[in-house]
Amino acid sequence: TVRRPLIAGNWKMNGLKAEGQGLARDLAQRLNKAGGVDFDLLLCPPFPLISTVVGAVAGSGIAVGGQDCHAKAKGAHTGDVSAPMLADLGCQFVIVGHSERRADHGETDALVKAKAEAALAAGLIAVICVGETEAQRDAGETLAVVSGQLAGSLPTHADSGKVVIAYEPVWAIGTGRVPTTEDVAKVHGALRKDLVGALGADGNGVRLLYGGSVKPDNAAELMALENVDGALVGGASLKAEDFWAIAQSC
Ligand code: G2H
Repeated sequence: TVRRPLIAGNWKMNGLKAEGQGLARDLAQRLNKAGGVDFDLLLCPPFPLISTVVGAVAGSGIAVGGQDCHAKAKGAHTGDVSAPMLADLGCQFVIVGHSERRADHGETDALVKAKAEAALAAGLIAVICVGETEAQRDAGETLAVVSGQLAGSLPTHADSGKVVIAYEPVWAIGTGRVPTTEDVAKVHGALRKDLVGALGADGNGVRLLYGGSVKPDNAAELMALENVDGALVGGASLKAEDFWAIAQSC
């Protein structure tokens, strides 16, 4: 199975309009200059910057996504944003179940699954995040935790064109600490098995991203692993040069 790598930038709660536009334009120019590349680029800015970024990357082939969506398409949910709203703005993707959402907003697997289903219903590709905490890792529970999260958050009608899975060990997020390539290979291998179990042969087509302190100097060895099909990049996605360097190590 040939899986085209996906390099996704999760800007988190960073950037004002001018910065977001500059960063997106810079990346669009780099991609343009490079001609054909063998990876996909995705930018996930904060909600208020989505329109600006969609405009800045128009025609470049760079995709845009939200960082979260509500499980319902509309209604009395003050402050929330729905998947159809994201699609309407020109998004093709949405991240769901990021550990910061799970931690800051108490999101459960069941809620993440409902959000992923809302994303699919709106025609978006759901980037579903899983990952263990440091305590769970120390207790030897990593594989059980991520398998459980995957089983609990995968939409009922998932297929390889509609979902992307991101493995982000919570203790590696924004800390500069990265698991060994052996550990990443083990987790991604287990997730692949689970996906094939859930989706049959089509599970081989689902892109599995690694996330957590991905930088230009560690990206190549991670991207070289068999079941690592790209990266979900936080801090290093805020600098065009670094994000581009990571994409080129695919
Ligand atoms: C993990 C990642 C992006 P960072 O949250 O989703 O962030 O690369 O800053 O660790």
